Amino acid sequence: MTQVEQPRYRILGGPGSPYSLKLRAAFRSRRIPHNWIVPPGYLGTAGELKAAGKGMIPVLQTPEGSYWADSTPIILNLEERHPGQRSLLPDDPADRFLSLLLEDLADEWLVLCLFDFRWDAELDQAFCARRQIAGWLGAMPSEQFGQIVEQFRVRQTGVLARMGDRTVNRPLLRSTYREVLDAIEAQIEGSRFMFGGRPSIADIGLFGQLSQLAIDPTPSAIMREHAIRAYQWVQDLDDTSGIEGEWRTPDEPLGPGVERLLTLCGEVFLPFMVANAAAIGAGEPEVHTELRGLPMVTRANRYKARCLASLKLALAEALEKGAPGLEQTLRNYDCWDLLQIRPGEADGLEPVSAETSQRDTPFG
Ligand SMILES: N[C@@H](CCC(=O)N[C@@H](CS)C(=O)NCC(=O)O)C(=O)O
Repeated sequence: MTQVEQPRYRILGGPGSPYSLKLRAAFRSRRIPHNWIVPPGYLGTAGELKAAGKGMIPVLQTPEGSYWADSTPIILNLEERHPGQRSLLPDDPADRFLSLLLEDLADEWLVLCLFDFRWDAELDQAFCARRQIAGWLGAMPSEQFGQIVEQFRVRQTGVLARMGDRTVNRPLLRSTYREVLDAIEAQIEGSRFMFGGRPSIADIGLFGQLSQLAIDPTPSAIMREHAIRAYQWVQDLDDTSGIEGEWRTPDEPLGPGVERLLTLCGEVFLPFMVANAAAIGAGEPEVHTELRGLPMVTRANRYKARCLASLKLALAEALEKGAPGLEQTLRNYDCWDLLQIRPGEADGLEPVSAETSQRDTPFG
């Protein structure tokens, strides 16, 4: 008997792409059938990715044939399409919001640490360019391969160089990377994941960035030396399809790792996101700010402003659903004020969307 293959989700992703691996980990965790595809060529040059017109990876093709981009709204859309099937969103509205906040910390801050390491030291540049292109292009004679690797390395370092003087932000980026590792080490003393015995969208978001930080030479050496349990936690999150845990009970105290990550949100991540949104609002090309007494200077990023808008809307929704204690938790970590919808702001808040998302700056 011939078997007719049902259309499946298709993840068009790339080797070395933290968001692609994040999305695949979400599919695996939820046991949603999918195919993982690295389209030949790389990024915009690859036929199908070019046709999808998103300008970034991952791109998801649904079984009905639409193309979506942007891992966070894709994961949220999947929650609506497959309700109750090993959700990545905690049942408790407060934990659900906190999981979205920590996911964004990974997506929008930890990614800066990752790309700074990846395209800084000669060792990292050489390794990362070579292994990523090997994953994109497969079999190829070494001379031609070497040329493409070099073009890719020059492209990536050039993009970062145009984003400003990279040494300025380095002390803050490097110290916060260590802080994330320490937070995970502390969390897994008492809890398998951030919100209990099963992974949430926060764990999956952290996995995406840390999956690469565990591979790239310099940050990998730091993780292997200082955070071996966190290193293995990252390996485990790649495929959590076999995990059968429960969410934590919301009346227990938050885990120590979640507390540390919330401290990072209140002292660094959210002030940065607010400064960025202010720069976008004022039409300024750059964000100049100081966090914990350390400088942070980047190009203003419209996408990050939309992420902050999405978080503010998610907080308002959580409070509407009844999340006693959430306000106090956020106040304890200096996050509350930074997440308030300001008077007159509500109508202009533009959240991220899987259907319409397109790249507006490289590296997300
Ligand atoms: N917010 C997006 C970010 C995706 C992203 O930045 N992807 C990178 C690769 S990891 C990319 O496609 N960059 C475009 C480029 O390098 O041209 C998501 O969550 O999917």
